[in-house]
Amino acid sequence: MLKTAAKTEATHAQQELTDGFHLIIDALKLNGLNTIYGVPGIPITDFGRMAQAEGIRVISFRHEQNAGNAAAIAGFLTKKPGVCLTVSAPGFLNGLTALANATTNCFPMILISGSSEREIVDLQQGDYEEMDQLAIAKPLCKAAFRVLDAADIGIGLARAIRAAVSGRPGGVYLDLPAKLFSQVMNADAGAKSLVKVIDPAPAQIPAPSAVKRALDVLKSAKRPLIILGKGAAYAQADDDIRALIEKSGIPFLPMSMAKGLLPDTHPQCAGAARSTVLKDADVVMLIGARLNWLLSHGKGKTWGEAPKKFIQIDIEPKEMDSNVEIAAPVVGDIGSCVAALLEAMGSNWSSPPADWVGAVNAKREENIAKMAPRLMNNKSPMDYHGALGALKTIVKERPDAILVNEGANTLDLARGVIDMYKPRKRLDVGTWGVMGVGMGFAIAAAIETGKPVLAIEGDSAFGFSGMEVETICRYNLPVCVVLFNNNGIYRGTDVNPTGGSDVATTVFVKDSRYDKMMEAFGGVGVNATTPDELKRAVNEAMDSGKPTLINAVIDPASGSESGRIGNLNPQSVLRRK
Ligand SMILES: Cc1ncc(C[n+]2csc(CCOP(=O)(O)OP(=O)(O)O)c2C)c(N)n1
Ligand SMILES: [Mg+2]
Repeated sequence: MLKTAAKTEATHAQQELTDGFHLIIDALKLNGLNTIYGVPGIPITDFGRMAQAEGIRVISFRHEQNAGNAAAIAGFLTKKPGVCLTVSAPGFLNGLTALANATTNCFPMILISGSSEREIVDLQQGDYEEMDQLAIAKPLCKAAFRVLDAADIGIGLARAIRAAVSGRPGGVYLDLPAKLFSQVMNADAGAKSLVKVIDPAPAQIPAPSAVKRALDVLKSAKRPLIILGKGAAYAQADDDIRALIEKSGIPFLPMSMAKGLLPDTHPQCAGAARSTVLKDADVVMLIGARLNWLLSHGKGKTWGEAPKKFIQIDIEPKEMDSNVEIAAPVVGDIGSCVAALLEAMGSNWSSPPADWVGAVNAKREENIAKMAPRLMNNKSPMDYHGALGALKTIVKERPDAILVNEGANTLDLARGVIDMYKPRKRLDVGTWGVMGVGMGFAIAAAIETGKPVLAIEGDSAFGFSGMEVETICRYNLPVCVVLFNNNGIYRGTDVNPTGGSDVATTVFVKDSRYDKMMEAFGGVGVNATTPDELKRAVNEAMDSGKPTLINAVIDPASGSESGRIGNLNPQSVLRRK
């Protein structure tokens, strides 16, 4: 009798209590954050288990950087912050690269890291994985918060969500000390402490005067150009952006991750006439694109002699005049700005001068015709163009597939050759040109969209996240990795100038069989030496949805130093020829 009573009392008490573990899970779920990308360990192992038990999808990786990149691209694809979960100090640091990269690329993401005991960390007494994580994260992300009381978990997560997605999106760090997880509080009070974030990324409407100014500048143009950046892709204002461009009749140039917002085969797409339009345009309207190094800072040789006027549409006021004078800044979220522009253009907007449109089209056709025969070559070993010609056809036939792309030549040439047809289907190295995003992006793209993923990877690029092929097999994801194996970084032909036994710094083991890595975990591995073999293998992988890695054998001599950005390498005047 006594025993039963005690038991009832215990059950009763349990029902009335909650703890940090459960409050974090409840707060995530309340805000629709239903997927976590991470690596388990002290102090978050049980948290991961409980989150899975409560219906959150918890995807475990082999390295936090890849989990972080997965969370970042999930944020880009969904406009909800992607969540990455790591252990303290080393795990946190491994995730931090991805958080910084997310911030640079304006991807909304929350890095949640467990951390060691504050009392010990702050006195630097040498705790297990001791590190002042909050202080380290702060300069590398958009915002950083720490929660010390279970009662603050709700508000802490709410702040993190808002900071990640409102205004210009970015990475947020959320520090959760080990003690917080097991902190107990009254269940009712706990439930009341949770916060459902209302309208996390409120519309920011541009001033009507700014919209008018922009259109006045645009109307004055003789040779107008629109540049679409990944901010435009992120906005998910696809129909309005398309309508704006078509109504304006202005040639447009998509930045890498904006490809497909309108198809690259659209009659107004100037992608194949990039150098001409940048050089000759007189008015350039930037939509969610920054004038950073990727656009040569809006000045210099790339932009030609003729004076330019820039119209810039961006949510971040500080972006204006960052590199050159902006004649017409339009500050607001891309969706609201584009809608306002469209409305103010009215119904009788006149097309740009026919000689300009004609000149751009002629250049585009000329360049496409020049490229065509190179893409049809059937050499073995393949060169980049032969292999990419095969993949270009596959993407055309499968416009819903998501393309992940990294490397140097593998990146630059694939970006130029492979046309995209739908928004947010091309995911790549972004603003930093960072290697290592490949498998994290591929995994999250498959999980978030349920669509097949084609990852085109340089052999070096792949190495940064290659172990995640096990993760791909473990979750049986429809990811097909095509690895451009040219035996090294840029080229596989360098030699050690000393004649010593070490190989050159840019060279890998020759004729490696990366396809065996996928086979090791139960996936499909294929060694492809011709464009035809490559095409067959990719089609099979995309049809079956089985994890596949195709080792595409590329002529080691066919790449160039740093792909298309060799000019950024500093030169030594003392270097002996
Ligand atoms: C994190 C990081 N480390 C190093 C680099 C420098 N880097 C740029 S491209 C590249 C690899 C290029 O080789 P690969 O991926 O094989 O492409 P390829 O040109 O051979 O096709 C490296 C190491 C980088 N961009 N990011
Ligand atoms: Mg290579």
